[in-house]
Amino acid sequence: APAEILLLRKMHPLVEAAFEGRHTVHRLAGAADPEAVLAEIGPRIRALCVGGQVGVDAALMDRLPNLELIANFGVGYDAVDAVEAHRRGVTVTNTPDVLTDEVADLAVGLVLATLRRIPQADRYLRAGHWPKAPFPLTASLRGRRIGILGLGRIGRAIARRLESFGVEIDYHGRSRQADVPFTYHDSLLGLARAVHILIVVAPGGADTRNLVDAAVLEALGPEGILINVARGTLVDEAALTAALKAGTILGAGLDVFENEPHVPEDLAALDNTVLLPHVGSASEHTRAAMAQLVVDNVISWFEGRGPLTPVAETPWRPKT
Ligand code: 8YV
Repeated sequence: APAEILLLRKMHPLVEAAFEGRHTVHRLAGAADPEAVLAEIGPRIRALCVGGQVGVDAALMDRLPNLELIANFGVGYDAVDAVEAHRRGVTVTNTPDVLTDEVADLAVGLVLATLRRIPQADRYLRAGHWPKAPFPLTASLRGRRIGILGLGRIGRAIARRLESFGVEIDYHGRSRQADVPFTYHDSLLGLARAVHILIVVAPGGADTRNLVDAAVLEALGPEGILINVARGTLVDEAALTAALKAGTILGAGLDVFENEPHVPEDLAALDNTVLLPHVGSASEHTRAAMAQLVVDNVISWFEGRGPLTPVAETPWRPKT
């Protein structure tokens, strides 16, 4: 039977079009009075499509008493209160696996761009400096140890790629993983002390807030490079800016920020940063695959086959 679905924000075109003729789709984006829309349709909504910074909290769930499913566009779902959803019997899905390789590729690109100052070299050439003097020599990947904070699906894909560069790889996470050849550190501080390049690829949310603080940056040291392709909330941005200014670390490559799409001006003013507008998964190919997985989760749910990719907080137990 057709269900009523609410798209909380403008979604990928594949999601926008997918339910036509099958389910009734409502939209909050662009509504003149979103509150009034919610008051009217809230009680009929059985599924939500969300993504990015647009999340779902308990107050919103209060307005949706018949909600069954929250389908998140993205592997990270820190903006969705999944524990609260579970308490209310609401299932949350995300889009794992389909973006792993894309984000890992981007992370490796960001490592090289930051270390070898690729964007800075491009700007140097365009500014006409080359005929006057060669571009200043840069740091190198040679002889470097790389640390990965969060050896999950994406962390492992990054590690696999970097292995082929002939560098040593260390990691820190909630637990040691038996099936990897990399060196485990039981503290982030220990990892930061051991490596030159620290790649942040752990989940966001309250549990990991400001994990990378002034002490971790200090431990990374004056040759150190910080790369973040996870969530801005994992890094104390003010401490990072101070460390980059003072030369406590050498540079940073960031795809994510604390308050997107706003990037602190003093961070953007620094020459030892490479800053990207959260594009880790942002290829045509991968965004389409993510959108399809959102759609497939919703369709599977309403056909009574359960979710395809439920998150850990809301495990799926089919009724027998
Ligand atoms: C997206 C992401 O940029 O998957 C994630 O966790 O951060 C990205 O793939 C974001 O979810 C798009 O809305």
